[in-house]
Amino acid sequence: MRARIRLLPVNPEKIERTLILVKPDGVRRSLIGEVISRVESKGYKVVGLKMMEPTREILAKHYEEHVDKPFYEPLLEFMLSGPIVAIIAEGNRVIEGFRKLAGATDPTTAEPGTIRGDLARDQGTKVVQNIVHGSDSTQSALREIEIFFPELN
Ligand code: IDP
Ligand code: MG
Repeated sequence: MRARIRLLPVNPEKIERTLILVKPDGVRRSLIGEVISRVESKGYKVVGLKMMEPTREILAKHYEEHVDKPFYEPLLEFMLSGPIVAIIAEGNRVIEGFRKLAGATDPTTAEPGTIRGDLARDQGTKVVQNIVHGSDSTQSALREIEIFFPELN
């Protein structure tokens, strides 16, 4: 009798997705490729990508947690100041991983080696211009991907 070979299940990657935005400052400064390159070089897969000009409604939904902050209005104005690129990146722990690649919110203190630490600085504006957005939790990622890629539903 022939032995039946049972393959051990390969440890499947836990698929996780995050929403990345290249903000208007990143697009103006021709850093779209640089951002994507860092995401891909790290090993994450780009599975969704589009350039767009989001409406105020979309941005208000996206940034609803900041509605009471003093930088909220400048933030919306800034995000409306030019096209952005919305990206869905995929991979095990990509949410946490991209936040690491992006670096701290404040580009002055963001570590060199990070996107914000290498490519942005404080411009003295009311809102910090820091090249990228990245979802900060599984729940935010699901919510934000739905906001920027409603066609995936
Ligand atoms: P994050 O983008 O690192 O997650 P959040 O606290 O979610 O940071 O803030 C959203 C965006 O609002 C930031 O990326 C930055 O552009 C801007 N922002 C956050 N905190 C400040 C602030 O204290 N002053 C000015 N702008 C800010
Ligand atoms: Mg945030």
